[in-house]
Amino acid sequence: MTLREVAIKPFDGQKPGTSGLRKKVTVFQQPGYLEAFVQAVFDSAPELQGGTLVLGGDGRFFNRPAIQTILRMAAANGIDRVLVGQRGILSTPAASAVIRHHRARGGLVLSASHNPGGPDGDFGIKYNIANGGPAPEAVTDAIFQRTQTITRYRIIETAAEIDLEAIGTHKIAGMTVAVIDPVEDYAALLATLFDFAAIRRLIAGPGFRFRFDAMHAVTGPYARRLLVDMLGAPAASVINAEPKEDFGGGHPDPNPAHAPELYQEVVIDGRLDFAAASDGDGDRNMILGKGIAVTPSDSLAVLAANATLVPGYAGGISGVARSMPTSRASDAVAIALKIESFETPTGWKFFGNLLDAGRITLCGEESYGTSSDHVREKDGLWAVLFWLNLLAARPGETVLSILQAHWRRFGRHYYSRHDYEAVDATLAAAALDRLRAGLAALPGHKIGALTITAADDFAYRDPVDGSESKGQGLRVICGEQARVIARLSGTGTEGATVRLYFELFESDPARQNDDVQARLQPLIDFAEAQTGLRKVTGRTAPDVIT
Ligand code: VG1
Ligand code: CO
Repeated sequence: MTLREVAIKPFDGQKPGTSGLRKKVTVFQQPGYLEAFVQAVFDSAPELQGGTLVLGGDGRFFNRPAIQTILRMAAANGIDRVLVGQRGILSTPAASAVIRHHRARGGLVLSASHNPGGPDGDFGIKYNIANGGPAPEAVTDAIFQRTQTITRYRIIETAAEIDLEAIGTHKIAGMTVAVIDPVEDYAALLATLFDFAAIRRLIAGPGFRFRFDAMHAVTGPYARRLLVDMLGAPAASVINAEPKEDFGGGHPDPNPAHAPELYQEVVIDGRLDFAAASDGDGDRNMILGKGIAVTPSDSLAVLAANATLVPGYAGGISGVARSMPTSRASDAVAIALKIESFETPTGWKFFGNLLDAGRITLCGEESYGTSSDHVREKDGLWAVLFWLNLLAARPGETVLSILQAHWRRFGRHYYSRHDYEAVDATLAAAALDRLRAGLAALPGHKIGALTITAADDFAYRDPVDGSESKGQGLRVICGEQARVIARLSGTGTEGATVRLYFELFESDPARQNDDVQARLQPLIDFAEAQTGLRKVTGRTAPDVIT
């Protein structure tokens, strides 16, 4: 085994986005591309030397060769030990749990999350720090800087691949490679939070039918262990449980638009009482019940309002945070509970400091992400277990009745996100520029019966370390009544994705069960009038409505 320094030239565009570096697989397959980014991480994170690194991914195409390369690079960069998930598998929340449990100094999670996989799909890599969470902006900026000046990477030359199939320990040069059970630590952690006995009774009881769709992504093994082995659910209740390199050709993005069959069966036909799904890397969750698809914004609010029913949060929660485009439903709960609430930029990395400081216990995003201080990532199966625990603790109630009771108490925030995908990047930027240019003049103007009270480009000052993040999305606010938000995605790999977010508050229980899109229509029309997005792109409708 010899250490080699391989000369390389910097690659353009290795800038981590909302959640790590995401590119087409074919981009990652260029000689030296993965290596350049990984070396930039190692160069920017000297704390890894002599310490433990956690490594794993969502099992998508290119996961295994990437892991073999990273292991040999880690050994050449002075890392003492790598904990790698068996078969290269670690869900994002499990990686976070493993980092924390084993006091690793950091982790590399190989995933492009909800983006499609396969040879023509996407690959991704993100660096997590010692708290188990995504590297904050200061760190990702440093990594990007480093990618622009990098001249070499270090790797141990060895012909032998590490056997990832079996749990066991290996050596590369002086470094230990421990192939670990990817589920064990994570499942043990969740078992400390929820009332497993009560959930087991709920699942075993007559008349409770549920299903979990792992979408051929990473959560299959996790859902089997937790739901089937530990909670006694029938094996058939976990579907698409085999992780596949191309996710079975599907789009592992759990929302009603990408899981139409499950939606039809549960929400429309009412053939199941509860259904859930997760995304490529297991950090998202979709919750469905008879007659209702729970919006993630509402889900966060419901979990916050009911947290004391769950053993892990029985003592109450310290605070709650949501990303800026997430509806203000959780703010209403925070006011009632007299706890702090925070509004952060999009992306889980902005919750880390608040969680570490104990300022918040729960946090979430409108993009099907919810979690707590048990890890430093969003956590799909955690949210599913939380909902199951809630149903067990509120006998006789359904997902729908829980939501309706919540709205009666706190009011309903009608909410929807419209995505325009693979838009020409120049046109997308121009549409947002048009809205941005008009922001200052908007306050005082009307949107139907609503009056605009404020409009800005969202900037955030981290309350813990004072770091500033500007340009985080355009907001048009009508007091507590409504908001329209526009921003560009930081995870797409084709052209630009424009996301428009609409929120309307309704306190009158008699008007809380209307058609969502119809209620939001004036806000939708306003966004088009201000951006001209459809007009200039020639699109007639969003690609995805959630
Ligand atoms: C999207 C979501 C954001 C989420 C991010 C990563 O980012 O909007 O809320 O944190 O994906 O999720 P963007 O920049 O495309 O809007 V995951 O599950 O793909 O890691
Ligand atoms: Co994800």
